[in-house]
Amino acid sequence: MSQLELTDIFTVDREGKPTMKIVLFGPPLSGKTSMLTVFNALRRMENPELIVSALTKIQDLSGRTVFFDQGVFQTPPFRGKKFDRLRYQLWTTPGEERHKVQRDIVMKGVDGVLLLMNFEKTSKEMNEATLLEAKEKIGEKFGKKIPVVAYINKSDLPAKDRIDKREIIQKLIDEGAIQSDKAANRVMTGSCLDARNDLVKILTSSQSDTFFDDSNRLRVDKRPESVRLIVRPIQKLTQLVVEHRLEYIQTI
Ligand SMILES: Nc1nc2c(ncn2[C@@H]2O[C@H](COP(=O)(O)OP(=O)(O)O)[C@@H](O)[C@H]2O)c(=O)[nH]1
Ligand SMILES: [Mg+2]
Repeated sequence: MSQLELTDIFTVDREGKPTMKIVLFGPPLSGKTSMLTVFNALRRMENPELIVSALTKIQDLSGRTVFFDQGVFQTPPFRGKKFDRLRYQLWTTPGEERHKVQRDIVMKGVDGVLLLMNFEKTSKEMNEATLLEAKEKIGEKFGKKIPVVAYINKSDLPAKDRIDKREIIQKLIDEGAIQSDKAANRVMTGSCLDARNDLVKILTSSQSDTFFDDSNRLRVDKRPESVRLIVRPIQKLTQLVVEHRLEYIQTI
């Protein structure tokens, strides 16, 4: 493996940098834009050099995503600098039915799918339709060569308004998105709303100094738990994509 470069394993972007494409796929109003916004804001506060290109959003006047949001990030330099830094593109899709063609475009060349489910009872059918659509678009690689991580958003809602988590997990297993023995590691929950509010609290706190180091970076040990829950599925998925690529390399 000593001769192997990341550019042998990953697609390269226009600047020749190894990159992977992650798509946040979920029904309308599940929180895709919110997740990307929180992730981007956290990076800006903690480690701005990990942002390759800022968030682009195209929204209509009511704030709904018309086309897609996209942000490009990169890993910190690898120890020993043997490898290039790995870039990962995070794309979100417009969830509405009428944007089906745009979702096709976004799914081209996808390396990993983050299924963004909505805990809201009113979203039950839409969650299921989204799952089926993702499966149909990716085909037999779904949950296999193209790894899937599921994140169920809006855990802040009262239990009476939430779908039973076990029910969502069972659907994910039935449709082959997640293998049952891996569900504990690949289905996560959280609240983009809580995460956003916790970041705002830090920024507006009268003791905000205690959160930042001398270079005005948010200290990683001060990262709120709600925000950790947002970062986790993205981290897990990028890690799975890397693992899958390495496995693939070993078979050729
Ligand atoms: N209660 C609650 N609302 C949320 C959460 N995340 C997003 N929202 C709200 O849900 C709506 C849709 O969010 P958005 O990110 O635009 O969803 P998208 O259509 O999937 O991009 C907005 O009103 C958000 O403020 C959450 O974790 N909890
Ligand atoms: Mg959106």
